[in-house]
Amino acid sequence: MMNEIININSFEILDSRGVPTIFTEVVLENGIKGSASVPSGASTGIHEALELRDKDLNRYKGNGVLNNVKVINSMIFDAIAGIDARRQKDIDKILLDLDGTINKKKLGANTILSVSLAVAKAAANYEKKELYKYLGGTLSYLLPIPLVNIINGGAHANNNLDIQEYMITPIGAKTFQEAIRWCSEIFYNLKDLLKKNNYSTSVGDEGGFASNFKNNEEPIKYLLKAIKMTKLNPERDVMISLDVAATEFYANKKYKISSEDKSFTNLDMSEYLLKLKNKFPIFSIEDGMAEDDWEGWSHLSNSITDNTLIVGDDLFVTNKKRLLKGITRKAANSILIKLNQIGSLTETLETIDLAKRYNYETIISHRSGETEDAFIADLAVATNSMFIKSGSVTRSERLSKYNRLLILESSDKNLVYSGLVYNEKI
Ligand code: 2PG
Ligand code: MG
Repeated sequence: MMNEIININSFEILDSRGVPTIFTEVVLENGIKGSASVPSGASTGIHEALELRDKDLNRYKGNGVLNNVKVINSMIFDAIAGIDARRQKDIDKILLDLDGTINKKKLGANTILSVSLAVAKAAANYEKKELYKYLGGTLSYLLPIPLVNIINGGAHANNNLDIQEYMITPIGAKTFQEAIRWCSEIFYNLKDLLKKNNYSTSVGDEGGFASNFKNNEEPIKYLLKAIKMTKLNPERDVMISLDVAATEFYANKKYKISSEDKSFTNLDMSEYLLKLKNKFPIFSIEDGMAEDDWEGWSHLSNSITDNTLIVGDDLFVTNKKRLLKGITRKAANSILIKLNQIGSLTETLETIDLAKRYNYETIISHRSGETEDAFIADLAVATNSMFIKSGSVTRSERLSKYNRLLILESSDKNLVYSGLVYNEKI
Protein backbone atom coordinates (compact mmCIF):
# COMPACT_ATOMS: atom_id res chain seq x y z
CA MET A 1 0.00 0.00 0.00
CA MET A 2 1.21 3.51 -0.77
CA ASN A 3 -0.58 5.27 2.07
CA GLU A 4 1.27 3.67 4.96
CA ILE A 5 3.38 5.69 7.36
CA ILE A 6 7.01 4.76 6.72
CA ASN A 7 8.86 7.51 8.52
CA ILE A 8 8.50 10.35 11.03
CA ASN A 9 10.92 13.25 11.43
CA SER A 10 10.36 15.51 14.39
CA PHE A 11 12.38 18.62 15.29
CA GLU A 12 12.62 21.31 17.93
CA ILE A 13 11.74 24.71 16.37
CA LEU A 14 10.80 28.11 17.87
CA ASP A 15 7.37 29.74 18.18
CA SER A 16 6.46 33.43 17.77
CA ARG A 17 7.76 34.22 21.27
CA GLY A 18 11.10 32.51 20.58
CA VAL A 19 10.17 29.57 22.81
CA PRO A 20 10.81 25.99 21.60
CA THR A 21 7.97 23.99 20.11
CA ILE A 22 7.58 20.80 18.09
CA PHE A 23 7.58 20.39 14.30
CA THR A 24 6.68 16.93 13.04
CA GLU A 25 6.74 15.53 9.53
CA VAL A 26 5.03 12.26 8.63
CA VAL A 27 6.22 10.43 5.50
CA LEU A 28 4.11 7.90 3.58
CA GLU A 29 5.22 4.93 1.49
CA ASN A 30 4.98 6.81 -1.82
CA GLY A 31 7.07 9.71 -0.48
CA ILE A 32 4.10 11.99 0.21
CA LYS A 33 4.54 14.05 3.39
CA GLY A 34 2.53 16.10 5.83
CA SER A 35 3.86 18.33 8.58
CA ALA A 36 2.56 20.35 11.51
CA SER A 37 3.86 22.48 14.35
CA VAL A 38 2.11 23.14 17.64
CA PRO A 39 1.27 26.47 19.32
CA SER A 40 1.53 27.35 23.00
CA GLY A 41 -0.55 29.48 25.40
CA ALA A 42 0.36 32.08 28.05
CA SER A 43 -2.97 32.34 29.87
CA THR A 44 -3.23 28.58 30.09
CA GLY A 45 -6.24 26.97 31.79
CA ILE A 46 -5.56 24.59 34.67
CA HIS A 47 -7.76 21.93 33.05
CA GLU A 48 -5.87 21.88 29.75
CA ALA A 49 -4.02 18.73 28.72
CA LEU A 50 -0.40 18.98 29.77
CA GLU A 51 2.22 20.70 27.63
CA LEU A 52 5.38 18.69 28.32
CA ARG A 53 8.82 20.34 28.30
CA ASP A 54 12.35 19.11 29.07
CA LYS A 55 12.75 21.19 32.25
CA ASP A 56 16.52 21.26 31.59
CA LEU A 57 17.35 24.70 32.96
CA ASN A 58 20.55 24.81 30.91
CA ARG A 59 18.53 25.11 27.71
CA TYR A 60 15.84 27.69 26.87
CA LYS A 61 15.04 28.25 30.58
CA GLY A 62 13.79 24.67 30.80
CA ASN A 63 11.41 25.06 27.83
CA GLY A 64 13.21 22.74 25.41
CA VAL A 65 11.28 19.91 23.73
CA LEU A 66 14.12 17.54 22.82
CA ASN A 67 12.62 14.69 24.83
CA ASN A 68 9.27 15.10 23.03
CA VAL A 69 11.07 14.94 19.68
CA LYS A 70 12.95 11.83 20.75
CA VAL A 71 9.74 10.10 21.84
CA ILE A 72 8.10 10.91 18.50
CA ASN A 73 11.02 9.66 16.43
CA SER A 74 11.26 6.40 18.38
CA MET A 75 8.35 5.19 20.51
CA ILE A 76 5.55 6.89 18.57
CA PHE A 77 7.03 5.96 15.20
CA ASP A 78 7.23 2.29 16.25
CA ALA A 79 3.57 2.40 17.32
CA ILE A 80 2.11 3.86 14.13
CA ALA A 81 4.55 2.70 11.43
CA GLY A 82 2.83 0.79 8.64
CA ILE A 83 -0.65 2.21 9.32
CA ASP A 84 -2.74 3.91 6.62
CA ALA A 85 -2.52 7.65 7.40
CA ARG A 86 -6.21 8.04 6.59
CA ARG A 87 -7.11 6.05 9.71
CA GLN A 88 -7.00 9.23 11.82
CA LYS A 89 -9.24 7.93 14.60
CA ASP A 90 -7.29 4.70 15.01
CA ILE A 91 -3.98 6.53 15.00
CA ASP A 92 -5.18 9.06 17.59
CA LYS A 93 -6.46 6.17 19.72
CA ILE A 94 -3.04 4.49 19.56
CA LEU A 95 -1.40 7.77 20.65
CA LEU A 96 -3.84 8.20 23.55
CA ASP A 97 -3.33 4.59 24.68
CA LEU A 98 0.43 4.99 24.47
CA ASP A 99 0.12 7.93 26.84
CA GLY A 100 -2.49 6.30 29.05
CA THR A 101 -3.12 9.29 31.35
CA ILE A 102 -6.14 11.58 31.58
CA ASN A 103 -4.30 14.82 30.85
CA LYS A 104 -1.60 13.41 28.53
CA LYS A 105 1.11 14.05 31.05
CA LYS A 106 3.23 11.06 30.08
CA LEU A 107 3.90 11.96 26.44
CA GLY A 108 2.60 15.54 26.48
CA ALA A 109 -0.37 17.00 24.59
CA ASN A 110 2.09 18.97 22.45
CA THR A 111 3.88 15.74 21.45
CA ILE A 112 0.69 13.87 20.56
CA LEU A 113 -0.88 16.82 18.75
CA SER A 114 2.08 17.38 16.44
CA VAL A 115 1.80 13.78 15.21
CA SER A 116 -1.99 13.84 15.03
CA LEU A 117 -2.02 16.96 12.83
CA ALA A 118 0.89 15.87 10.64
CA VAL A 119 -0.90 12.56 9.97
CA ALA A 120 -4.02 14.46 8.83
CA LYS A 121 -1.99 16.64 6.49
CA ALA A 122 -0.14 13.67 5.02
CA ALA A 123 -3.46 11.89 4.44
CA ALA A 124 -4.95 14.99 2.76
CA ASN A 125 -1.89 15.21 0.51
CA TYR A 126 -2.20 11.51 -0.29
CA GLU A 127 -5.84 12.06 -1.29
CA LYS A 128 -4.71 15.10 -3.32
CA LYS A 129 -7.25 17.21 -1.43
CA GLU A 130 -7.01 20.57 0.27
CA LEU A 131 -6.93 19.99 4.04
CA TYR A 132 -10.40 21.54 4.63
CA LYS A 133 -11.92 19.31 1.94
CA TYR A 134 -10.24 16.23 3.31
CA LEU A 135 -11.47 16.98 6.85
CA GLY A 136 -14.89 18.40 6.03
CA GLY A 137 -15.93 16.83 2.73
CA THR A 138 -18.23 18.54 0.27
CA LEU A 139 -20.47 20.01 2.97
CA SER A 140 -17.91 22.57 4.15
CA TYR A 141 -19.07 25.93 2.89
CA LEU A 142 -18.40 28.64 5.52
CA LEU A 143 -15.54 31.12 5.75
CA PRO A 144 -15.44 32.22 9.41
CA ILE A 145 -15.94 35.75 10.76
CA PRO A 146 -12.56 36.78 12.18
CA LEU A 147 -12.31 38.08 15.75
CA VAL A 148 -9.32 40.38 15.28
CA ASN A 149 -7.44 41.33 18.43
CA ILE A 150 -6.05 44.86 18.00
CA ILE A 151 -5.53 45.91 21.63
CA ASN A 152 -3.62 43.48 23.86
CA GLY A 153 -3.70 43.42 27.65
CA GLY A 154 -3.52 40.92 30.52
CA ALA A 155 -0.88 38.20 30.18
CA HIS A 156 -0.14 39.20 26.56
CA ALA A 157 1.19 42.70 27.17
CA ASN A 158 3.24 44.70 29.60
CA ASN A 159 0.54 47.35 30.15
CA ASN A 160 -2.13 48.08 32.75
CA LEU A 161 -5.19 46.47 31.12
CA ASP A 162 -6.90 43.67 33.06
CA ILE A 163 -8.90 42.57 30.02
CA GLN A 164 -6.66 40.44 27.80
CA GLU A 165 -8.10 41.02 24.31
CA TYR A 166 -10.07 43.79 22.61
CA MET A 167 -11.22 42.44 19.27
CA ILE A 168 -13.07 43.85 16.29
CA THR A 169 -15.70 41.63 14.68
CA PRO A 170 -16.63 42.48 11.08
CA ILE A 171 -20.09 40.89 11.07
CA GLY A 172 -21.42 43.18 8.33
CA ALA A 173 -18.84 42.47 5.64
CA LYS A 174 -20.01 40.67 2.53
CA THR A 175 -16.83 38.69 1.96
CA PHE A 176 -13.87 37.51 4.02
CA GLN A 177 -11.67 39.77 1.92
CA GLU A 178 -13.78 42.80 2.82
CA ALA A 179 -13.73 41.76 6.50
CA ILE A 180 -9.93 41.66 6.57
CA ARG A 181 -9.61 44.94 4.67
CA TRP A 182 -11.90 46.66 7.19
CA CYS A 183 -9.87 45.26 10.09
CA SER A 184 -6.57 46.43 8.61
CA GLU A 185 -7.96 49.90 7.91
CA ILE A 186 -9.34 50.13 11.46
CA PHE A 187 -5.97 48.95 12.85
CA TYR A 188 -4.14 51.80 11.06
CA ASN A 189 -6.75 54.41 12.02
CA LEU A 190 -6.39 53.23 15.62
CA LYS A 191 -2.62 53.59 15.32
CA ASP A 192 -3.04 57.22 14.17
CA LEU A 193 -5.43 57.92 17.04
CA LEU A 194 -3.08 56.43 19.62
CA LYS A 195 -0.13 58.40 18.23
CA LYS A 196 -2.11 61.62 18.25
CA ASN A 197 -2.85 61.13 21.95
CA ASN A 198 0.76 60.21 22.79
CA TYR A 199 -0.14 56.60 23.53
CA SER A 200 2.43 53.92 22.73
CA THR A 201 1.96 52.00 19.48
CA SER A 202 4.19 49.08 20.42
CA VAL A 203 2.45 45.72 20.16
CA GLY A 204 1.82 42.71 22.42
CA ASP A 205 2.12 38.97 21.85
CA GLU A 206 -0.79 38.79 19.39
CA GLY A 207 0.16 41.87 17.36
CA GLY A 208 -2.37 44.27 18.91
CA PHE A 209 -1.39 47.59 20.48
CA ALA A 210 -0.15 47.29 24.04
CA SER A 211 -0.55 50.89 25.22
CA ASN A 212 -1.48 51.91 28.75
CA PHE A 213 -5.04 53.17 29.12
CA LYS A 214 -6.99 55.06 31.80
CA ASN A 215 -9.19 52.05 32.56
CA ASN A 216 -10.60 48.92 30.92
CA GLU A 217 -13.30 50.89 29.10
CA GLU A 218 -11.08 53.38 27.32
CA PRO A 219 -9.76 50.88 24.72
CA ILE A 220 -13.36 50.20 23.68
CA LYS A 221 -13.90 53.92 23.10
CA TYR A 222 -10.74 54.03 20.99
CA LEU A 223 -11.92 51.06 18.94
CA LEU A 224 -15.28 52.71 18.31
CA LYS A 225 -13.57 55.93 17.20
CA ALA A 226 -11.30 53.98 14.85
CA ILE A 227 -14.29 52.10 13.41
CA LYS A 228 -16.08 55.41 12.74
CA MET A 229 -12.91 56.94 11.24
CA THR A 230 -12.98 54.01 8.80
CA LYS A 231 -16.53 55.12 7.87
CA LEU A 232 -18.03 51.95 9.27
CA ASN A 233 -20.93 51.51 11.65
CA PRO A 234 -20.13 49.97 15.06
CA GLU A 235 -23.50 48.22 15.37
CA ARG A 236 -24.11 47.04 11.84
CA ASP A 237 -20.66 46.56 10.33
CA VAL A 238 -18.07 45.93 13.03
CA MET A 239 -18.81 45.07 16.66
CA ILE A 240 -16.48 44.61 19.65
CA SER A 241 -15.49 41.26 21.19
CA LEU A 242 -13.68 40.85 24.50
CA ASP A 243 -11.58 38.11 25.99
CA VAL A 244 -11.62 39.01 29.66
CA ALA A 245 -9.46 35.97 30.59
CA ALA A 246 -10.83 36.41 34.12
CA THR A 247 -9.06 33.33 35.51
CA GLU A 248 -5.86 35.40 35.39
CA PHE A 249 -7.08 37.86 38.03
CA TYR A 250 -9.26 35.60 40.18
CA ALA A 251 -8.11 34.53 43.63
CA ASN A 252 -9.86 33.79 46.93
CA LYS A 253 -13.28 34.11 45.27
CA LYS A 254 -12.53 37.68 44.18
CA TYR A 255 -11.95 39.28 40.79
CA LYS A 256 -9.22 41.85 41.20
CA ILE A 257 -9.49 44.62 38.60
CA SER A 258 -6.12 46.26 39.30
CA SER A 259 -6.31 49.09 36.76
CA GLU A 260 -9.49 50.36 38.41
CA ASP A 261 -8.56 49.36 41.95
CA LYS A 262 -11.64 47.17 42.38
CA SER A 263 -12.25 43.79 43.93
CA PHE A 264 -15.41 42.00 42.78
CA THR A 265 -17.49 38.99 43.80
CA ASN A 266 -18.85 36.97 40.87
CA LEU A 267 -22.14 38.86 41.15
CA ASP A 268 -20.32 42.21 40.92
CA MET A 269 -18.27 40.89 38.02
CA SER A 270 -21.39 39.85 36.18
CA GLU A 271 -22.90 43.29 36.78
CA TYR A 272 -19.67 44.98 35.57
CA LEU A 273 -19.77 43.01 32.31
CA LEU A 274 -23.50 43.58 31.84
CA LYS A 275 -22.93 47.33 32.17
CA LEU A 276 -20.15 47.23 29.57
CA LYS A 277 -22.45 45.25 27.33
CA ASN A 278 -25.31 47.71 27.68
CA LYS A 279 -23.07 50.69 27.06
CA PHE A 280 -21.15 49.45 24.02
CA PRO A 281 -21.87 47.32 20.90
CA ILE A 282 -20.37 44.14 22.33
CA PHE A 283 -20.70 41.01 20.23
CA SER A 284 -19.05 38.43 22.47
CA ILE A 285 -17.53 38.03 25.94
CA GLU A 286 -14.99 35.26 26.41
CA ASP A 287 -13.95 33.99 29.86
CA GLY A 288 -15.91 36.68 31.69
CA MET A 289 -15.63 34.41 34.73
CA ALA A 290 -12.85 32.20 36.08
CA GLU A 291 -12.35 28.58 34.97
CA ASP A 292 -14.01 26.94 38.00
CA ASP A 293 -16.51 29.61 38.98
CA TRP A 294 -19.50 27.70 37.57
CA GLU A 295 -21.89 29.77 39.67
CA GLY A 296 -20.47 32.99 38.22
CA TRP A 297 -20.80 31.62 34.68
CA SER A 298 -24.45 30.66 35.15
CA HIS A 299 -25.14 34.06 36.62
CA LEU A 300 -23.50 35.84 33.70
CA SER A 301 -25.39 33.72 31.19
CA ASN A 302 -28.68 34.39 32.97
CA SER A 303 -28.14 38.12 33.06
CA ILE A 304 -27.11 38.56 29.42
CA THR A 305 -30.09 37.22 27.55
CA ASP A 306 -29.77 38.75 24.05
CA ASN A 307 -27.72 37.08 21.32
CA THR A 308 -24.33 38.10 22.77
CA LEU A 309 -21.91 35.19 22.61
CA ILE A 310 -20.87 34.01 26.07
CA VAL A 311 -17.72 32.07 25.25
CA GLY A 312 -15.97 29.45 27.39
CA ASP A 313 -12.22 29.08 26.85
CA ASP A 314 -10.42 28.19 30.13
CA LEU A 315 -13.84 27.00 31.28
CA PHE A 316 -14.20 24.25 28.65
CA VAL A 317 -10.59 23.72 27.46
CA THR A 318 -11.97 21.99 24.32
CA ASN A 319 -12.90 19.09 26.59
CA LYS A 320 -16.15 17.19 25.99
CA LYS A 321 -16.71 16.44 29.66
CA ARG A 322 -16.37 20.06 30.71
CA LEU A 323 -18.54 21.19 27.80
CA LEU A 324 -21.28 18.75 28.84
CA LYS A 325 -21.16 20.12 32.36
CA GLY A 326 -21.49 23.64 30.96
CA ILE A 327 -24.43 22.62 28.77
CA THR A 328 -26.24 21.12 31.77
CA ARG A 329 -25.62 24.20 33.88
CA LYS A 330 -26.41 26.65 31.06
CA ALA A 331 -23.04 28.26 31.75
CA ALA A 332 -22.42 29.69 28.25
CA ASN A 333 -23.63 29.56 24.63
CA SER A 334 -20.33 29.32 22.73
CA ILE A 335 -17.01 27.50 22.97
CA LEU A 336 -13.48 28.46 22.03
CA ILE A 337 -11.72 25.57 20.29
CA LYS A 338 -7.97 25.13 20.70
CA LEU A 339 -6.41 21.92 19.41
CA ASN A 340 -3.59 21.94 21.96
CA GLN A 341 -5.93 22.29 24.94
CA ILE A 342 -7.08 18.71 24.36
CA GLY A 343 -4.17 17.37 22.30
CA SER A 344 -5.53 15.39 19.34
CA LEU A 345 -7.50 16.09 16.18
CA THR A 346 -10.12 13.39 16.83
CA GLU A 347 -10.97 14.71 20.30
CA THR A 348 -11.16 18.27 18.95
CA LEU A 349 -13.60 17.21 16.23
CA GLU A 350 -15.71 15.35 18.79
CA THR A 351 -15.92 18.45 20.99
CA ILE A 352 -16.95 20.60 18.00
CA ASP A 353 -19.59 18.02 17.12
CA LEU A 354 -20.99 18.02 20.65
CA ALA A 355 -21.07 21.84 20.71
CA LYS A 356 -23.00 21.97 17.47
CA ARG A 357 -25.55 19.44 18.67
CA TYR A 358 -26.38 21.83 21.51
CA ASN A 359 -26.41 24.92 19.29
CA TYR A 360 -23.21 26.30 20.71
CA GLU A 361 -21.26 28.58 18.36
CA THR A 362 -17.69 27.34 17.79
CA ILE A 363 -14.78 29.78 17.58
CA ILE A 364 -11.63 28.12 16.27
CA SER A 365 -8.65 29.74 17.97
CA HIS A 366 -4.91 30.27 17.81
CA ARG A 367 -2.68 30.52 20.91
CA SER A 368 -0.66 33.54 21.98
CA GLY A 369 2.52 31.60 21.08
CA GLU A 370 2.02 30.60 17.42
CA THR A 371 3.87 29.35 14.36
CA GLU A 372 3.31 29.81 10.64
CA ASP A 373 1.17 26.65 10.58
CA ALA A 374 -2.33 27.52 9.31
CA PHE A 375 -4.11 24.29 10.31
CA ILE A 376 -6.83 26.18 12.22
CA ALA A 377 -7.92 28.06 9.10
CA ASP A 378 -8.74 24.77 7.38
CA LEU A 379 -10.28 23.39 10.56
CA ALA A 380 -12.66 26.37 10.75
CA VAL A 381 -13.85 25.86 7.16
CA ALA A 382 -14.00 22.07 7.48
CA THR A 383 -16.29 22.29 10.52
CA ASN A 384 -18.44 25.19 9.23
CA SER A 385 -17.45 27.16 12.30
CA MET A 386 -18.86 30.65 12.20
CA PHE A 387 -15.84 32.27 13.85
CA ILE A 388 -12.05 32.22 13.96
CA LYS A 389 -9.73 34.05 16.36
CA SER A 390 -6.18 34.53 15.14
CA GLY A 391 -4.95 37.77 16.69
CA SER A 392 -4.18 41.01 14.92
CA VAL A 393 -3.84 41.74 11.21
CA THR A 394 -0.08 42.15 11.62
CA ARG A 395 2.69 39.57 12.24
CA SER A 396 2.97 36.58 9.96
CA GLU A 397 2.12 33.90 12.52
CA ARG A 398 -1.31 35.58 12.85
CA LEU A 399 -1.66 36.38 9.14
CA SER A 400 -0.81 32.88 7.95
CA LYS A 401 -4.33 31.84 9.05
CA TYR A 402 -6.15 34.89 7.63
CA ASN A 403 -4.10 34.70 4.42
CA ARG A 404 -5.00 31.03 3.99
CA LEU A 405 -8.69 31.99 4.24
CA LEU A 406 -8.22 34.83 1.73
CA ILE A 407 -6.71 32.33 -0.69
CA LEU A 408 -9.47 29.79 -0.09
CA GLU A 409 -12.12 32.45 -0.73
CA SER A 410 -10.57 33.30 -4.09
CA SER A 411 -9.96 29.72 -5.14
CA ASP A 412 -13.20 28.02 -4.05
CA LYS A 413 -16.29 29.85 -5.21
CA ASN A 414 -18.55 27.57 -3.14
CA LEU A 415 -17.36 29.12 0.11
CA VAL A 416 -19.57 31.81 1.68
CA TYR A 417 -18.58 34.41 4.28
CA SER A 418 -20.24 33.59 7.63
CA GLY A 419 -21.33 37.19 8.16
CA LEU A 420 -24.01 36.66 5.52
CA VAL A 421 -25.30 33.53 7.24
CA TYR A 422 -25.09 35.10 10.71
CA ASN A 423 -27.14 38.12 9.69
CA GLU A 424 -29.78 35.88 8.15
CA LYS A 425 -29.97 33.88 11.37
CA ILE A 426 -30.68 36.76 13.78
C1 2PG B 1 -6.87 32.99 24.79
C2 2PG B 1 -5.57 32.72 24.06
C3 2PG B 1 -5.51 33.10 22.63
P1 2PG B 1 -3.39 32.02 25.29
O1 2PG B 1 -6.88 33.18 26.01
O2 2PG B 1 -7.92 32.93 24.19
O3 2PG B 1 -5.80 34.44 22.35
O4 2PG B 1 -4.46 33.13 24.79
O5 2PG B 1 -2.96 31.28 24.09
O6 2PG B 1 -2.30 32.81 25.94
O7 2PG B 1 -4.12 31.15 26.27
MG1 MG C 1 -9.18 33.14 26.00
